Amino acid sequence: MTYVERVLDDLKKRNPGEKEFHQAATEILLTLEPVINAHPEYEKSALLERFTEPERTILFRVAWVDDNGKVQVNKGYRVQFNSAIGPYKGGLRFHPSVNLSIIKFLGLEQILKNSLTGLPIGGGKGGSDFDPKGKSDREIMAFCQSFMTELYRHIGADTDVPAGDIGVGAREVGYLFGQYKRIRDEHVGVLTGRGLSYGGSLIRKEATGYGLIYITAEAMKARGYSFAGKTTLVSGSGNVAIYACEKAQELGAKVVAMCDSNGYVYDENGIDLAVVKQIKEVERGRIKEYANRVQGAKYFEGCKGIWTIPCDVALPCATQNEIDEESAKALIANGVQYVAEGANMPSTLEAISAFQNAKGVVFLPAKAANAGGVATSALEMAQSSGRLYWSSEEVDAKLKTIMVNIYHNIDKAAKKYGFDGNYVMGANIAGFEKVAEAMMAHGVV
Ligand code: NDP
Ligand code: 2IT
Repeated sequence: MTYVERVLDDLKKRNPGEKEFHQAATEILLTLEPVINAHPEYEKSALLERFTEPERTILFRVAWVDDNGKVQVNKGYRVQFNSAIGPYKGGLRFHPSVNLSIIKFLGLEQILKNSLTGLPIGGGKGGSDFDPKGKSDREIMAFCQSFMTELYRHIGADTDVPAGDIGVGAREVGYLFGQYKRIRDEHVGVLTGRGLSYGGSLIRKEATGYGLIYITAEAMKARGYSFAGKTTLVSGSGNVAIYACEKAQELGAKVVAMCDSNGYVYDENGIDLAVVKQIKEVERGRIKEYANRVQGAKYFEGCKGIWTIPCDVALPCATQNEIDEESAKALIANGVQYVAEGANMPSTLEAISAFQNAKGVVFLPAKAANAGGVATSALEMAQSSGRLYWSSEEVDAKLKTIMVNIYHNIDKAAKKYGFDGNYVMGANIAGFEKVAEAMMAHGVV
């Protein structure tokens, strides 16, 4: 057994049942062999054991009162995974499926993603099994206030800076920030994704989706292609999906399908994004509505069918493991050329292998492809510290530069170890090298 295999084996034994965490760790660790071989000192320093063990895991009770006057109890989580290169940074997810395994997989991914941005941010993630769907505005506020009444003591602008993720958008960040400010009496950059009137950054809302398109466009450019005329699938219809669709359309792509957790819409004329925004951002409704409002559009129950639609570009932007081996094979059989992950870990390990073994498919993994969101969060932190605002043009230009650099860095890292075009290896290695160097410099901590 190699050092890497032994660490992975121990990790599975010491964290039983955490299947998403095992999956993310497997994907990452097995690609790090070449770096580990080049640095025999890492084993003696137990670097991988430390890298895969969160620095701190905070679990707490969140009690709140619903509109019927009944007390509800949810679980709260914040995993402060790694602060070697900067304060813990990463989103909060509110979704009934949330458990420790999911928060740990997201946190582990976040360490390398944040490193890839080139900015000084460590990795963390948090959230709750609270389900925001169908809750009144007052219930959302009551939950957020209770959540922050515990979380505030663990975070800070130079310690740990949460942001949004699934189920946490501008409204939730607003309530969380309001409660933090009330308790601590500090108006600082302790959360990102804030509203523009109280410290938020222009382009943060669009950043993950736009960044996904910028990096994919760069991969296309390197091969002499562009988004123009490319038939594109975007799964999800939340924050990442909407702005990925917007930028892809701006670059000339024809986006023909989007979905939510109930089903997908197919619109062969190209998705009318204004209708999606009205349904999702304004009415908080279901994607099914789209087919009632747009002539020629069809609605299908269930999400999986979206991957059977023939396309050139597939952009999974909903959730983990939404593309399994069967869906990957359907995409490949229908001629997909680019798969870029907007969501975190949307492809299963088997799906990733299928994409990598298929000739002519470019696969851009999440930690590189969706890094634009957290990168712009770091730009928001910089603006907060400097007590100033940059224009949208300035932020957008910085975001684009960051995404273009990530593409070339992962491409270079893959080539350096003889795995040309393998961006899973490239992203893991390029992200890990910097974190490893910082951890070694800090000694045994
Ligand atoms: P949102 O809550 O805004 O949207 C999530 C979308 O995905 C919704 O359309 C939702 O449908 C769908 N979805 C969620 N869970 C499931 C599920 N179990 N099955 C099928 N569909 C599902 O979240 P975001 O757009 O912010 O996040 C989407 C993905 O992008 C996540 O993986 C997140 O971790 C990742 N990400 C987000 C970043 C950000 O800045 N927000 C940055 C980088 C990555 P429904 O409404 O029916 O639940
Ligand atoms: O997965 C992610 O990178 C995010 N949800 C964004 C995190 C952030 O701190 O902006």
